[in-house]
Order: sequence, then C-alpha cells, then structure tokens
Amino acid sequence: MSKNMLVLTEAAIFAALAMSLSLLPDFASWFTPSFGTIPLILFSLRRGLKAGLLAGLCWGLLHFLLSKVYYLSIPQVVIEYIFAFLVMGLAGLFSTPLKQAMAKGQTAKVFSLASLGAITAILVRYLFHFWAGILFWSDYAPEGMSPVLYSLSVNATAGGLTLLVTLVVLYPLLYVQPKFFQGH
Ligand code: 218
Repeated sequence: MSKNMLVLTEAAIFAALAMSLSLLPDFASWFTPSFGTIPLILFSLRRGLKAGLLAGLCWGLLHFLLSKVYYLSIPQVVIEYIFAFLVMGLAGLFSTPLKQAMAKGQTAKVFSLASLGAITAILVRYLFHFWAGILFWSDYAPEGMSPVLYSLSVNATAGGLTLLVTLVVLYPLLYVQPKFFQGH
C-alpha cells in the first residue's frame, strides 16, 4: 500500500473511532467532554496537519450521516459541525517537532509539544462553540444570566474536561507506545 493510501485509510479509521465515541450518551448535557477528541488528536500528532484536518472534517461530516446534528440554523451548523471539527486537526502542527524531540530523546519537550497540540486543537474548537453559544444558544441560558457568561461556563467546562480526558490517554501513550507518534 502506498504511503498516501495508508494515511487516508488511517484518517477514515480514526474519524470513525472519534464518531463512535461521540455516540456515548451526553451524561452532563452540554458540559459533557468530547471523548472522540482523543483518537482525533492522537491521529493528528501521528500524521500531521493535512491528515488531521481531513480526519477532523470527516468526523464532523459523520454527524450528518448518522443524524447526530443539533440543528438551530445553517450558520450554526456550519460553525459547530464543520469548522469546530475541522480545527481538531490543528494538533498536527506539532507532529514534526514532536517526532524530532522523540528522536533526540527530549522527554520534557515531547510532553510539552504533545500538550500544546492538544491545547491548541481543543481551545480553537471550543472558541467556535463559545462563539456559537453566544450567537445561537442564548435562549437556553438560565433566567437573568448573560449569553456570554452562559456560553463561557458551558463551553469552558466542556473544553476543560475534554482536554483532561485527552491528556489522561495521551501521556501514558507517549511513554508506552512512542512508535505510534513516530508513524510506525
Ligand atoms: C451554550 C451552548 N450550548 C450548546 C452549544 C452547542 N454545542 C456545544 C459543544 C459541542 C457541540 C457539537 C456537538 O458535540 C455543540 C453543538 C453551544 N455551542 N453553546
């Protein structure tokens, strides 16, 4: 199999894995962490920006295929299911430096770069949800609460929990399976 074909096949597998984790019940309503983020960030760190963006876009599009879209309006859906999922691939910006730090055995740098990848992707994604929360979800705010504060509380919590669950998987994997990130 050619390298390109291998990367595309992996993108499809990781997008499907992310989507299957998105099917877990939202036990804490909109505060629930996004478990699908875990495989998507692992894949982006392994294969880089272009492959990560593709996998992120596929993950977003799979929500339409499986009727898992919360629809309020077309602009809301474009922001929250196209852009917000696409940018999960931004973790791939750190793929090459991560591989270099691994090759040189720079443990602290490896963990910093992997963390930066996860933080960047999750922060940008939840900025989109925060923005959408203000623009489209303000009707759901408790009485007397400002839309900005409501969206911030919901999306900062969900984003923070998403980062937490991602790092809980990412850190041990960097130790026990570094080859995964080196693309072997
Ligand atoms: C305040 C608020 N409530 C709900 C949403 C919608 N939202 C939030 C996070 C993630 C997703 C994508 C599906 O997991 C959605 C649609 C919001 N942005 N803000």
